[in-house]
Amino acid sequence: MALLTGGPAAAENPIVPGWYADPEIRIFGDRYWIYPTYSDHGETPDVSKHFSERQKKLREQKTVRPSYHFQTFFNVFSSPDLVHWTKHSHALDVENVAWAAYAVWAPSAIEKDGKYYLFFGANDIQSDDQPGGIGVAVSDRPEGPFKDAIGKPLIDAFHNGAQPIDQFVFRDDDGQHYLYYGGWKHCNVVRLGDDLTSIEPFADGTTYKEITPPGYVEGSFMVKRKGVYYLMWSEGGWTGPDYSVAYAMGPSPTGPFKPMGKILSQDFKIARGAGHHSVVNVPGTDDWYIAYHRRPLDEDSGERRQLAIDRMIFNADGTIAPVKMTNE
Ligand code: FUB
Repeated sequence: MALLTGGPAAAENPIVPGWYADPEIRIFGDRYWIYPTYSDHGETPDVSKHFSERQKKLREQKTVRPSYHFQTFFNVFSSPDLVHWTKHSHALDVENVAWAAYAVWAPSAIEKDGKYYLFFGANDIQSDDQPGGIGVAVSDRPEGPFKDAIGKPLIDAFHNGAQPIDQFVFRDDDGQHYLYYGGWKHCNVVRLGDDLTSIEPFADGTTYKEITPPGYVEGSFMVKRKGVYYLMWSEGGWTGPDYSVAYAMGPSPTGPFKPMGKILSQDFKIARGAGHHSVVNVPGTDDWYIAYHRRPLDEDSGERRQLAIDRMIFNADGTIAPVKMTNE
């Protein structure tokens, strides 16, 4: 791989301009990729002209929180070195998800057999005429454009207590894929079918397993290192300064997980509201980086969030050291 191994020596935080959040960092081919939520505060003229008549009607019917007017499409970023990022615009627009009307956010991407699958949250509010939940879209390229793969949510709000948001797709060493997800302080995990567009039961017959750790709010993430499964998540209020990241360690993708405490919190000299993260391992090394969002100290709007990357260090005993937030 042509990836640089020295880390983002010349990188600056925020890593890209604009209001982005919930970054998922991946490696596809010889590049790093970041899939974030985009909060478009008026930069895109007349977003609404692209909506179908059905979507327009649905949007008129509901009073929604302001972010729903702004999180209408995804931009994706790629980099050869974690320093220089190229923007790929409009990877997926909510106008192309027929069942959704308001917003798409917190994407999670994975490659299988040359196809790229993008799991995304859409809508949030749910009613008979307006489904919300976790969708899945597919593309031949990591930057999209992605197309809705099944024409309906893969997971909606009616399964085992978890709000259908903040999904993370994880491939274990045996090739099995799992989807971790959940808001409303409730975390579930499901097994994905081979096609990555369906769900299949676990060996014990259950489909939606609850694995909520203490303090969990949202932003579930899974990574495996040296045979240990690290379940990670966000705590605190997502619009508040106390948003943070905590983790637990376990022997399998479904636990049991031992809570290990927080590793990322606000820094009163740098930024607030640091959370909804993901981590990446530089290939061929034991160097790890955490991608997360945070709010500038002088910014009170919850949706005005920026992307940052910092070093994440595993201690010799496998625990994770507190992350030092930086501007570099
Ligand atoms: O970006 C929208 C929401 O904010 C996500 O679902 C949460 O994780 C929080 O980051």
